[in-house]
Amino acid sequence: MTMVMDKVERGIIISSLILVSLFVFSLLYAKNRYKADVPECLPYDKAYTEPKVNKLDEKTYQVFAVAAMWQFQPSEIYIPVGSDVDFYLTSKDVVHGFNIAQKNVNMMAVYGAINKTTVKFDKPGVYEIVCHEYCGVGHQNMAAQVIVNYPDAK
Ligand SMILES: [Cu+2]
Repeated sequence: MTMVMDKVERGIIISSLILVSLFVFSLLYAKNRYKADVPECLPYDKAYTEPKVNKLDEKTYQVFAVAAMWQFQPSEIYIPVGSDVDFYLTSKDVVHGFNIAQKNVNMMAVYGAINKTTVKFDKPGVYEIVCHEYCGVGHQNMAAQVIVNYPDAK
């Protein structure tokens, strides 16, 4: 069986292959020879990589939250009543949701990006944080708590 291909078609296919090879070659050449910075698909903002809670003063806190399959860190945040809390949020993998029950907070945790919101907790209690963006088989277990003067938190 003989393959029949139009000459013009073959010419176009061959020249586009040459062009693509040339492009890939130049990219690799530039990367190695001139140490060019080739961007990755997702830029990762390294503003913070570890979850933590910072106490700025008696009534002001920063929470650096990291969402990952399938948990939030830190998972328990203890603060005194009347505190203003800046939540910074990022993800280690896929997109997760960040919803604080009883508070009007609805954020997305996105890999490579940081979202921020500020919440005032003026009533004692336990505020549940849940993931409200389906993120895989463990999605329903993704939760954390903001514990405000409860039961006797300092
Ligand atoms: Cu989820």
